[in-house]
Amino acid sequence: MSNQEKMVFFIFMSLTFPQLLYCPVTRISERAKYQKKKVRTPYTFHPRYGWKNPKTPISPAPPLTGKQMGTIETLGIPPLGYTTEGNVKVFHLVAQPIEQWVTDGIPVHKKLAPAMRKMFGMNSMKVTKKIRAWGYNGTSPGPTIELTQGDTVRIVLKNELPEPTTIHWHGIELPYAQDGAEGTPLTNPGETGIYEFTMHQSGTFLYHSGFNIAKQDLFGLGGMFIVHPKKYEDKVDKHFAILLQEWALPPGNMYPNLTANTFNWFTFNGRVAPSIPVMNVQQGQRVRIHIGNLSMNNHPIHIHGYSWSVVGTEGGPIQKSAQWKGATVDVAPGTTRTVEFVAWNPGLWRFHCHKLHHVMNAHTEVPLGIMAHGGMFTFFNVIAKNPQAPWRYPGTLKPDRPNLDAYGYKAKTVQKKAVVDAKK
Ligand SMILES: [Cu+2]
Repeated sequence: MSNQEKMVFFIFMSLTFPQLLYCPVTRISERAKYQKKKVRTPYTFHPRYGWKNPKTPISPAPPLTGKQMGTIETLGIPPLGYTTEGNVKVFHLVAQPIEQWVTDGIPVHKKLAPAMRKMFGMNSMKVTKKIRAWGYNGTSPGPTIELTQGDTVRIVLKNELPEPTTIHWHGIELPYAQDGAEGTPLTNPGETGIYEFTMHQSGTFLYHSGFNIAKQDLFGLGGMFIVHPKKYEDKVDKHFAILLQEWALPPGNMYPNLTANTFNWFTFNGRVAPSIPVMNVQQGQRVRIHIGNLSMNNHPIHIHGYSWSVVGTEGGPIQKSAQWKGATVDVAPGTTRTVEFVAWNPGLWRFHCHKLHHVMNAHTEVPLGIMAHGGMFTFFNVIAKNPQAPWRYPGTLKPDRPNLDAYGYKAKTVQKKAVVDAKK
């Protein structure tokens, strides 16, 4: 091939396949040119898609100026008050990036610490986890919205997230435009959206993001929405609310894996044992526990020492003849279950999910051996009216075991002391 032929071949090839001219040297010089001009290369991470836009200031939780703070204890989550405008109850929710301790390894009730340490072993006390997630008013789940049947509610949603969001009102019968599903108005970053509707139903409902849900719901944007009936059939003394969530948290990582379909941290109201508050009640009180599931798995929630009646679902109350008894209630994704019973049996009773790896912390990080007990696990603590009175099932004429005290012990013991100590 002569030099002239070589030149013709080169020109032909350059015109036909110009990409052949790209060599590492040209690419480096081009990149240098871009950098000089401060042009963003396509591979640069854009904060718009991250956890937080550094330019967006994050508000503190709205002040709890409401006239009514509700009667429901959402374990570990502060209650939210409302203001009134005419006959409308107005609640404020701020969707925002949050940092949250799932557990700091320290039992939430100091007085129960010795008993819990004994119960959990030392392993769980060494496991700690702080996450970066999305929540409402500084927590995930957000605060429980508490209403009474017949109320008109307005929810003012401020968006401090780096992307648009909505809130879907789960289980609630309302006008289509207020549903908050994709297709209804979005609230863009920095904007404020308003939802307003009248509750003709009563029951245990949920709220969660209705936009980009696989990401936003797994990132923590959810909460409970509980509407009391105008009148309860039997007066309820204590209400507790628990939202079930799951997180895929790779070791050493604060951000949940948002594409996961297996999970290793299982939370009640965004916390695992030993950081989940205990439910404290007095013997004889009628109790309702409202459980909602925004995770991707069923959770069979189980109590020791009691059987309860399932009195409601996300469809509202169940009529008495159709209620069913159990000591375990399976709460499927997207459902709620309300259980009711009288706390007649004194003791520090376990209350937990019955899937065994859901009562473990950092499940995938733990080698076989003595594993870190934790996860969806807390206590239902029933304080005896009279700790010296003999143990008996209510309705029996004589004490069932006259030689035992209310807790079933023959003499004072360490465990019994722990039970009494749990009284705040
Ligand atoms: Cu579970």
